[in-house]
Amino acid sequence: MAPNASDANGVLFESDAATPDLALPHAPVQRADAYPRQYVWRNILLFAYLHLTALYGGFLFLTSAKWQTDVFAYILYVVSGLGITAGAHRLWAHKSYKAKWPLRLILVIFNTIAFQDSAIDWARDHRMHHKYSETDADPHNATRGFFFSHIGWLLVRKHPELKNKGKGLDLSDLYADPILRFQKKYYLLLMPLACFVMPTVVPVYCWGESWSNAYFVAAMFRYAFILNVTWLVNSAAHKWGDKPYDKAIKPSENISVSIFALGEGFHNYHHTFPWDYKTAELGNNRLNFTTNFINFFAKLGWAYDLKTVSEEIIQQRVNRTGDGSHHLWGWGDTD
Ligand code: ST9
Ligand code: ZN
Repeated sequence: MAPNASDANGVLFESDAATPDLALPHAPVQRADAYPRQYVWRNILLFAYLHLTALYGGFLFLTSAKWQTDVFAYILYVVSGLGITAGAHRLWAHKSYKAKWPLRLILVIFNTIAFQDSAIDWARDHRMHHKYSETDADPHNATRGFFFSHIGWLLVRKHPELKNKGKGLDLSDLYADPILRFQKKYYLLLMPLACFVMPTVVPVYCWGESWSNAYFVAAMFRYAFILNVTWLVNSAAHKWGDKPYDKAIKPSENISVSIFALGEGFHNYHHTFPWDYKTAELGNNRLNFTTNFINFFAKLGWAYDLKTVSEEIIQQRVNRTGDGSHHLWGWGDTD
């Protein structure tokens, strides 16, 4: 199929040849010699505090929080998750679809609740992750082990190879968006309000929750939970699962991760075809809440130019580099 052909629904199909630079998977880079880890003690202490308070928050979630607080924490998990999946990941890092400004505004608000750094910085790291996957220029290089790819990479200074190679990254599309520039400029003001203050204040003033339940459950437990779910895509989904599309890479199809990560665990597909807005071969309603979210806004006309991959190209790739497990994953549905 020709690059950028589209079907009757306006969904774009792109061939390998049309892959933009930002989506080029697995360009090889020379591994630098092991370099000494420089621990960032501020992060180590803050993440220790976060996880201890989150454990307590998890206990309160099950025992003494009001049901409205638990529901609110769940809603925050889903919306902030969408700020990462539909926003930072599929829209801004991969440009796998386009969004009108009202949707971009919604997504940037959701994204700020998630506190995974500004969308521009998130997308910058993620473009490096795909372009230099599993090398020293990959921020959460999975060849350095489960712990490093999960959380360890946030506890040490980045590898010099990443900073060197990163200079060549084109981020002009991200800086061209005033909504993203605004978020980055005022991040240290907006993020604490969105991720910690709002989640604590709303339960207290709206349904009389205690300050302690609100803070530990809706802020800390919810935040730590979604962080760990996100990190599982880097750790577990780079370790366990089938590789129907490319058996030579670590990213794998992991259903458990997908369920919690709103459809982001079909990672072998995603690293093989990173420009597909579905981040999976499967069509709608297949453990992929984010795809349904984008489809909903496509119906409203706020999301458009949704990119995907033709069955023909997928099949060719499956035949060429898959591990033979594709029949378990296609489910005969391409929607
Ligand atoms: C968090 C992010 O948790 C999680 C992201 C996970 C990604 C997952 C992807 C999986 C697929 C998607 C699935 C989503 C599923 C979601 C499910 C939801 C239900 N390129 O960083 P600095 C240069 S955040 C180019 O300070 P250090 C640049 O010059 C958690 N250049 O490096 C930069 O200066 P500037 C909350 C780069 O000093 C300079 O280096 N946040 C790049 O080594 C210094 O950069 C935190 O905890 C690049 N990529 O420090 C903060 N990177 O920025 C954590 C750097 O001025 N981070 N440069 O341009 C930090 O504290 C620090 O970054 C550090 C490294 C200590 C880790
Ligand atoms: Zn990606």
